[in-house]
Amino acid sequence: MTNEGPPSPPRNVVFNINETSLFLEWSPPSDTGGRKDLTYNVLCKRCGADPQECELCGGDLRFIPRPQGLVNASVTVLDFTAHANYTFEIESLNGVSEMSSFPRPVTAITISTDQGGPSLVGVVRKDWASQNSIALSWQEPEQPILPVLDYEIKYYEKEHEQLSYSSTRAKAPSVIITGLKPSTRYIFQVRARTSTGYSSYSPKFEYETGDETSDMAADQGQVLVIVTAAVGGFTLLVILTLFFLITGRCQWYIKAKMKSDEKRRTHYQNGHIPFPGIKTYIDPDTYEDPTQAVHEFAKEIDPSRIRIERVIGAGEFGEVCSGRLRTPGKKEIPVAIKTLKGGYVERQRRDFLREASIMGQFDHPNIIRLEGVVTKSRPVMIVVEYMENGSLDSFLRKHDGHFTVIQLVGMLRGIASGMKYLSDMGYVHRDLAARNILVNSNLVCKVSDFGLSRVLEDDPEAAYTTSGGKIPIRWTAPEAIAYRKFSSASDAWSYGIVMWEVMSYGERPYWEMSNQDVILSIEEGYRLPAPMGCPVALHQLMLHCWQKERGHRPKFTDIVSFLDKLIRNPSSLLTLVEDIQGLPESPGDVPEYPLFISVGDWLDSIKMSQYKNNFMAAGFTTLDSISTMSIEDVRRIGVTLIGHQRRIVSSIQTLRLQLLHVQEKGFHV
Ligand code: ACK
Repeated sequence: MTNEGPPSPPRNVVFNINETSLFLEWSPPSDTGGRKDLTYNVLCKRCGADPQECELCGGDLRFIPRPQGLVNASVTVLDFTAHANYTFEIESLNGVSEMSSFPRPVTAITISTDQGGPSLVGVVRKDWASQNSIALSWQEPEQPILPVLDYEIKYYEKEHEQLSYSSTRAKAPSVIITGLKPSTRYIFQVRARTSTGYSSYSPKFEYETGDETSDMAADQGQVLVIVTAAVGGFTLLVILTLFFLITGRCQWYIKAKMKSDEKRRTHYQNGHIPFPGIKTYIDPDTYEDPTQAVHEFAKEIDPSRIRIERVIGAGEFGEVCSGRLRTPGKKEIPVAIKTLKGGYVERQRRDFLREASIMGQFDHPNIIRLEGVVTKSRPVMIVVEYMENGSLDSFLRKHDGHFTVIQLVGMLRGIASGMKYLSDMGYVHRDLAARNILVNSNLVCKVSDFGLSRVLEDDPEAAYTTSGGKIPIRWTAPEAIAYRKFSSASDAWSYGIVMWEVMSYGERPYWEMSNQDVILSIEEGYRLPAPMGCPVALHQLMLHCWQKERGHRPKFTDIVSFLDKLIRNPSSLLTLVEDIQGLPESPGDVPEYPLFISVGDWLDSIKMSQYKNNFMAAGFTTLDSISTMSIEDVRRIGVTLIGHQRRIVSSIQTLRLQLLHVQEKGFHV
């Protein structure tokens, strides 16, 4: 005989809507049906004036973490349309709901997204197309209630509609989209954004890129449109037109304009406004001819100056070797040589050399230095400074426990300094991880592995996401996973993960949790505990880097100055919670720790539930008592594996911090 039954519906649904997301939250049902396996489903409908005439929302809406089987009483909805009404029906379920013959009671809420956004973008015109690029323009919305902040242009290959899409932004009502495939049909849609959110997308427009032989100057009428827009003066227009018609320089002009437009677009895309006098990064993909980019940023080396000594590893494109580089009048220097293996196609050559075009723009002691390239003979090579200790992750694993905290902080300081330089240049790395940092014989750490999307294609850690990109989930900020919002703030999140990798001597972030579990845990507020022996101040910095709101994360300049202070004042690395109230000049509150309710919850969260009985049998039945345990206690209750001891002890440190935090704030667990 059992009293179990289906739960009552959820209560008190509230919502919060901002620019791009709609957050729904509710209270658990008053009656859980006598069971603990409570979950929620959220169903979205769009209803007309007659409530009987509802239809299900299309697949365009995205639910984070998902629409069904929610464990927490909240969900985030993305990609909704402005000026629309959505009705969300939320139901509670438990293991016996399926058996109930009654219609399931739901709690419904209707939300209007009519936030005063701009009206629709209408016709999107193609101005011109080349093999790899298409230029589009459209009319600005007439009399928008609020000024348009920018436009989002979504595009995808017509043939692969269901697989993925890319998007980019433009400040003005025109854009040049690069990196497209030749002779391929693409679908484009544009929407505008104001301070209150997005408009709905424009209708779909289909345009095709040119073929391998296409000439950008073929469409003379469109050339004139661009010239008019760019120059703006009639007289100049006439002169230029005559000049172009006589000399056939149109192609040159468009390329030059495209280059300068696209350079500008790249900076804005990164949210980076270039300051006069400060060098900014130029995306090599904005060059029609990638070889030109390589030669602009990298020196061509005569291969007779290179002596290859041995193979030290394998890269995506070919072997990585060590060797020597001779430069007339200078001392021979040790170098690493990346080679492009034979039989490559043009695209591989371009992808391979893209890294050199990026690296060649940087000049900083914590960024790997490019010596030059060999492109005029075979094999094609990229020559960089030699880093005796190889990649940081394997180096730390090899030397587990060998360094002082100050040495580790020194390494972290170097990485932060390199990242500060990159973010000042307007470059977003997207794949910052210990495996992509190299270490030299003086323990100097340098950021390496450049190449934007290609880096992610090569990275064995990168996994495909629903938004179509390939992303190293464990290192990536939630907004970059959810909607590819990569920025220096998402690099700061990755930097926090690198800090954790360093302080745990190369431990894998989130251990063997699956990528999906990592995404869900982060969404639920879980953050990596401090590694064993990690000063609280450093864990606090990591937690700052992992703030959900990207605007609250510290800037790299804050991180560098914070680490500098720690290095100048090593005793701060021994201090505990009361000394860690915030970073200098870093915005945002000290983040709260997730609160665990029971010992079981806590062990589950660190994937160590197999030891639950050991804790119970030894009398450690409350989180309070566990927070007092030492490493000897952990060993004594039967945790014999070093990796497990390490994980449990580091989590106990966090637990201690959490309990202290709770006491300070007056919360009750
Ligand atoms: O961990 P590792 O020894 O360091 O193995 C990898 C391998 O090549 C494949 O990437 C090593 N490697 C890459 N670049 C350099 C470099 N500039 N100096 C020394 N080793 C390098 C890397």
